[in-house]
Amino acid sequence: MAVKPTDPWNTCLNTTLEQEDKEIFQIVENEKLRQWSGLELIASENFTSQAVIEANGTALTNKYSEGLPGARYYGGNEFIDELEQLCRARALAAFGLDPEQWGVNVQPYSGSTANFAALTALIQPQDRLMGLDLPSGGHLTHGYQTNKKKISSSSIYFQSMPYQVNPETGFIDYKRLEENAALFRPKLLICGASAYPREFEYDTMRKIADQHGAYLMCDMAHISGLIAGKQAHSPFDFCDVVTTTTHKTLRGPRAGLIFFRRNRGDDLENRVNQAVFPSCQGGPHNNTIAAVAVALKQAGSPEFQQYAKQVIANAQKLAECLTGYGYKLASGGTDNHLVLWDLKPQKLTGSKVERICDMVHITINKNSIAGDKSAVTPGGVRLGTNALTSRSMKEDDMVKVAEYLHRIVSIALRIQDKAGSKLMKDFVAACDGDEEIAQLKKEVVEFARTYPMPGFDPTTIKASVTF
Ligand code: DSN
Repeated sequence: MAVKPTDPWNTCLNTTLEQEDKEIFQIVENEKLRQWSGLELIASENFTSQAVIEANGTALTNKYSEGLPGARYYGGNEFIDELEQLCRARALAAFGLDPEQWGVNVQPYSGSTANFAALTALIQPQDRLMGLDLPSGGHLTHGYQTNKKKISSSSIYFQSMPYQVNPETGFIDYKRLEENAALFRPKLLICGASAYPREFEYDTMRKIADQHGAYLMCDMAHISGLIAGKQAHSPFDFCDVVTTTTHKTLRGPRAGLIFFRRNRGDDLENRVNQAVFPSCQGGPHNNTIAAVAVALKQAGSPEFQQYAKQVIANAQKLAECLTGYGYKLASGGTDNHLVLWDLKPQKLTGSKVERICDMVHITINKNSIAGDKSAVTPGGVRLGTNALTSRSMKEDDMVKVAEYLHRIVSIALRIQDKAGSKLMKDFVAACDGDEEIAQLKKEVVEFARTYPMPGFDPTTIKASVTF
């Protein structure tokens, strides 16, 4: 029998969360109820597995391990070394990479830190980079700045010139990118996006990068699960460095990875490893690395390929149904897990549709559509099918989801009329006590609860709220 602590300052060390901190316990339980009772359509979220959650909550969180396997600044790292090596091997295997050609750093805390470390490794301060503009679906960390302000560290510390989608077609304008690159002469070209429903032309981007002796980096965060699942083109054939988060379509915990080409004489391996630590981060979060390793093992399975295929089939069905209702989608459809829905023809903002969705337990996010004037009141919403597919939903369920979304638009239009102004505060006030919203919420909650819940058993939730 293990010895129990008796010192009053230590008796809190072996009690459960429920016994120790009722407030935090309650928040966790309420959040679990929210997740189970709603339709999660945020394209960057997912429901990770019980095994991943378990690994994330382990005693590995106690250990400092600055450095790399076999070369640490702290003692006691024999098991952490084993963990990090295993995680690296699984990361390479999940993406079918030859360890002679590719290496990976599994220590980034998340996607934005992974990207900044990658930029630190690849280029010098004030060097020039080109990434997809945020209003075109790019990510903040790909050099985002506005007319008035350098927003991201990637534009503060580097010179950034974006490329964009053609607002008419919704597809990336590669011709214009090539022309602008010829003038700007970037040292780094970034592919990858947060809200782009189409495949990137990696070969075209490689060609443009080569015209300027530039590095080509892909941030595959959104689609890494689809790539591991062999349902999307692989950027590894064309890129020098590939970054990703691990919690979107890849369905792991919240973390980041940086893959780099090895043995090419430019020492990318050391440059990336040094950039992560000590340049940008301190000690790795070993509990998270364990959870990433579990997720990568799952992502390397044949079943995960079926998951990735179903994610895309669901997104395409959702796109087809929304188009069937007469709605406009950026680029007219999707090749991946996300649908970018342009609400400007309905004269609604993404914010208003997002707000009604929240009220009925459908979670989405407002999103800019190319050509929007304001990022604060964007003209569309982004929908992703990765989380619903983890809840075992299929194409028939997407028909139902599209019907709910269609009802939400008609509610939003009615409320906007009733509000008598375009202001959000009037819109929200006009939603108060709306019976149609209450009815739809009831239906959505009932519908959502008929599907399995990954990661935890919903019958054991001890929530203090009801929906
Ligand atoms: N915030 C993520 C997304 O929603 O795409 C990217 O970091």
